[in-house]
Amino acid sequence: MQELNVGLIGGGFMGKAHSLAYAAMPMFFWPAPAMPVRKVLAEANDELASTAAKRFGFERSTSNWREIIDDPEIHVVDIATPNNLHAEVAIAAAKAGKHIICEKPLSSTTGDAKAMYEAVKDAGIVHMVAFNYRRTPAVALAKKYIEEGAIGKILSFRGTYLQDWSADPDSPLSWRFQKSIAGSGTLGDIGTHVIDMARYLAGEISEVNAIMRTWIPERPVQSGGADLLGTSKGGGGPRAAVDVDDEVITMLKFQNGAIGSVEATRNAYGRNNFITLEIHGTEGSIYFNYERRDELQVCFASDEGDRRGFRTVYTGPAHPYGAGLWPIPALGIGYGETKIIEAYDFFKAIAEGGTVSPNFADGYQIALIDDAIVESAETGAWVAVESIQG
Ligand code: NAI
Ligand code: SOE
Repeated sequence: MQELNVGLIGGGFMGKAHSLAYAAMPMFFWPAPAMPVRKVLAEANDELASTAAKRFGFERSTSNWREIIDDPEIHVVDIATPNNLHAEVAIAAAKAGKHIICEKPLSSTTGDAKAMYEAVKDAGIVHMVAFNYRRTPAVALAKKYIEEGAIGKILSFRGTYLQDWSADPDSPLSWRFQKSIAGSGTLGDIGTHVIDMARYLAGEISEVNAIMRTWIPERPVQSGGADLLGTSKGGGGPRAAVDVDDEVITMLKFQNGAIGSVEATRNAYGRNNFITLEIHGTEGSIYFNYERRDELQVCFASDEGDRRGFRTVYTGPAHPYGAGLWPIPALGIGYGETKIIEAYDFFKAIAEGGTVSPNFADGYQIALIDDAIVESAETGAWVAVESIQG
């Protein structure tokens, strides 16, 4: 079986999730398409790098990510840093002929997203952007039902992503609240996950009409370090301005005539990782809530009137990716499994010389949708989304 050496850049939250996926992927999906070898981990300094390498099972560590690019032994570059570093690393990796998995959003600016897409387009490498939630088995099952026509022609899509980890004004001004690093706030951070699933399930988005707000205009400064997602307090230190959005709500028009909406906030007390998707079609409806991610709710118009209503399908062996996961429905799919499935599809594309979605083209198209949302929030008008197809 082919071994593929991975160089991981960034040993924070996503460094952990991706490392787990590389270790576990062959345990779930056997025979594995290829064996990921955790070779080198790069962090911001030597101490962080060697600690993370030890913890996440990497053979070596470095404080200089360029060593990974220059290393002929490395086949796969995994970008799990804050958003502003994605472009520089990805473009260098593409030039060096490495396969790339890059965390979302693709980059902190649309110009960078375009440059990343152009760098990989003809490079003959596999590229993927890590919008992992579409790989929740229940979401993949929704896609299967839609493709089979089980709910007919799609009329509308409603998606939310609601969290509360930054609702406290004393939670620190980490990199996620700095435009120069993150690019945008809630929109790029979590709104993009729902936009990815809107495109996956309902089709390409053609126009948007949005409202955006920054509810907490300043926060206690955090200089450097991983984002602890509201679990640490900024204390009484100096505060600085937040220059990104806290909340976004947008209406959508799809190219196929469907309509919809996306709402995202990190200031919704009581909501944790509340991703919901509701899709209505001419023949039925589908509902998904990530906080109950083993379940897909479906209602079919063909059911007798006296028993029509939402029923619950618990995902298991009969469903997408089920053969590789757990042997009984409802044993429990977790966040880790979405990343294991993501790694499986990525390594499968490399092993088979194929492509995978979502990739840098999708990441760039989502950046263009984000631009249209920002413009609409500023002008109050419907804004047409530029398409990378031209
Ligand atoms: P984090 O703040 O937990 O970790 C980022 C790590 O990158 C830190 O440990 C930091 O020291 C390191 N880093 C910074 N500069 C570096 C450099 N020059 N070289 C090497 N390492 C460097 O951030 P987190 O949550 O892991 O986010 C990373 C990326 O993953 C972001 O793009 C974020 O949007 C994305 N993300 C995606 C998720 C998903 O569900 N797909 C979940 C969380 C984050
Ligand atoms: C914080 O909002 C965050 O970690 C996002 O960055 C991720 O993309 C999301 O999956 C979980 O929440």
